[in-house]
Amino acid sequence: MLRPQDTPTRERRSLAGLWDFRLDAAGEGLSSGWYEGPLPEAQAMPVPASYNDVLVGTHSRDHVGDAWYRTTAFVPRGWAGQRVVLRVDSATHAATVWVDGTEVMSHSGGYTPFEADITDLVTPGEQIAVTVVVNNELSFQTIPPGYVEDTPQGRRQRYFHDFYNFAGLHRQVWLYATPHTHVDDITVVTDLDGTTGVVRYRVTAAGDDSHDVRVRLRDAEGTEVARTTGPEGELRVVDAHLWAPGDGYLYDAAVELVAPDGTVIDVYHQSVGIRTVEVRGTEFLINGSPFYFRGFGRHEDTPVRGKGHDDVFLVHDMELMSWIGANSFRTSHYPYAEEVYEYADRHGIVIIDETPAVGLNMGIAGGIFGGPSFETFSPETLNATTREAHAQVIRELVARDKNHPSVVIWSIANEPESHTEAAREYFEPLFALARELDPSRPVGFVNVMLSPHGTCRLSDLADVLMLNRYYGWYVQTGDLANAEAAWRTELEAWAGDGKPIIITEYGADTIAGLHSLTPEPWSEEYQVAYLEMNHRVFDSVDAVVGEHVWNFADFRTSSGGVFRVDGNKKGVFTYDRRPKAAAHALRTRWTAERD
Ligand code: BDP
Repeated sequence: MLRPQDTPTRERRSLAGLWDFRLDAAGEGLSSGWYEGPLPEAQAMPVPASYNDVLVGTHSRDHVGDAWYRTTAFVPRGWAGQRVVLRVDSATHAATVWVDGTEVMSHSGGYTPFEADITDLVTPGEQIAVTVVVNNELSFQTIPPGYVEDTPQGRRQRYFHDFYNFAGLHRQVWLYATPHTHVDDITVVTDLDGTTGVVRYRVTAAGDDSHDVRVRLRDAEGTEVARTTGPEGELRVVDAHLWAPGDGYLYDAAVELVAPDGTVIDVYHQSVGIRTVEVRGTEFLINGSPFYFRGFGRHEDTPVRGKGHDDVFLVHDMELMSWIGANSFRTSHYPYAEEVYEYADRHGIVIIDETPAVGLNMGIAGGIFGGPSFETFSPETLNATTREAHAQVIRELVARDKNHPSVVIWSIANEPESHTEAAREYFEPLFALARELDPSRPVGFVNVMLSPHGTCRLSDLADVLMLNRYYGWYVQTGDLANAEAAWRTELEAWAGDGKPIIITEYGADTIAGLHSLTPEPWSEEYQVAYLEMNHRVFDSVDAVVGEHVWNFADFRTSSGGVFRVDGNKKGVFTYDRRPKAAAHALRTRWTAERD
């Protein structure tokens, strides 16, 4: 799915700003027709942002159900004769949208974009009203899953993942115009033939058929390096400047639809990073060279905004990543804002791109976190409908992110139940789907500690082994010597599988400012010692090709467990991005290893 952009034939208008907003805990908005006119008793709400922490009080923080947004915008006069589209970059977790009281689209899934052609509903030069109702409820049939409990004091959202259920319009909302005959989709896959870069592409167009497709590839200086015609083809770049970690070199493919008389009907600019990704034995190769992942599992979570995308924190967090010597991160546990991938493409940062399939494991929910226990996969819990929702989030992730050179692995789930036959039945078709949608990238999932080596029924389906392990934290707490021995034993067993291993999570909760002479859990000294212990283990196992500390920064969680003190404190940086001692220790390790 193409991201809106401005080109000589296209124009976009952001609807970011203050919208009218109203929570609807009673669920009366739909029957009262709140989409027909101004929202009664509305208050101001910034878009993009999570609404939860912007307002004050438990009614917004713990709201369950619908929340209404409304704004007005002029459709530019200059868009007469164009196709006009309304695009929502994300609405968490489900939404329905109206334009001037006419329903134009609905979408489930909180982290991928959706759009509708609204040409017939608008008159360029005139104003429209856009109303969006966003629903934050999770059920056993949504990804991620959850359930709503009716309690004597009202409805409560329960869920099985360890981050706050922020909701709202978290990203941009766009009005944009294209010609009626337009570039609808582009797929680019790159390869190398010696030092020649090979760019294979496929373009689909919508509208009238009487046009040709022309693709012109320019280098970063704007010099044309290759051109061809046709909806599918190959461009060859002699002595290509490769996209590589730390070197986000991008070519620009101008994809044009050209009329028989030579007029350019539509043009879309697709960035192209020429690179290869390959798993060979226990190595993970980018452009044929072994790559070692250094970085973090992260969250989209910043003070007050919650999951609202913010360019200030995007750039600041990436600057911190660069300061500390990180070269990669995982979009734990959902697809991030598209701005993040564009930044990563441009700066040579490597991404493990994850679906929102987190919390598909009732062993953690009912066991470790002490909640009620459910069977994970059953007709009443995660079932065929859930799997279809899961398939859909994989489709939408690949459709959105397939052209980003920064994305090198698809992670189809985080810590699902994986030791049972039911898990295998559920997941086998999803691995097949991801591979069918994108044969060019390795596919994996993130294995949980409860499924150690020898018990996991999914790891043989993955190209790369991604392990989350908390030796010295959730087990052997405070006993790093025994933690080290147990961890090494398990890791050596995984290494015997002959696949590359990325440690996608290891971490210890740490209160910034808490110090101890001997490494006591929760102290800054313990976090440092815990990381050092892990690094000794990783450095002794050749098959380990990456280390992602959990987590880049402290983050918000639900308040439903005694496990968390003001959220999850495994950050190497605090919520407001101050370094803990571990940040300096990691920087020493990660910058020393730089080539
Ligand atoms: C893992 C999860 C992650 C949690 C982390 C933790 O993948 O989302 O936040 O553990 O407990 O189970 O800190």
